[in-house]
Amino acid sequence: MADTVFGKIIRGEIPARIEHDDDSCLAFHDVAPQAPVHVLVIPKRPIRALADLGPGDAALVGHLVVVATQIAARLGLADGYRLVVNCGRDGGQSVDHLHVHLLGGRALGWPPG
Ligand code: DGP
Repeated sequence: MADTVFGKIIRGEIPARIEHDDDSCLAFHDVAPQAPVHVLVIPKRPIRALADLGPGDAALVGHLVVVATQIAARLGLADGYRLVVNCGRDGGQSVDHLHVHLLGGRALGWPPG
């Protein structure tokens, strides 16, 4: 898989505002926030997109989601929030390293564009 900006963040080569760091995932604030809270939760293993996941990745993906919910609670998103995973160009994915967006802190519109 080609290196991405998220690979550079994992390796500490470019700075990010880190919210969570463990053996398998990293969470940091999005550089272009679309809501008062906009955190990205990513696997440390380079997985390009949802479309590249296999059955063996189920625990990892579950971990990303659980970590996102823990961050949401810690950041006080008691009124709700949204988790989004964009996949591929039509899905709006611009960085080819799997990531879960955690968005909250305001009422979010539906449906997304
Ligand atoms: P997506 O469009 O789903 O691939 O989302 C990629 C997100 O990554 C987008 O919301 C902006 C964010 N992003 C891109 N480059 C950087 C960066 O260098 N640092 C941080 N913190 N976020 C970035």
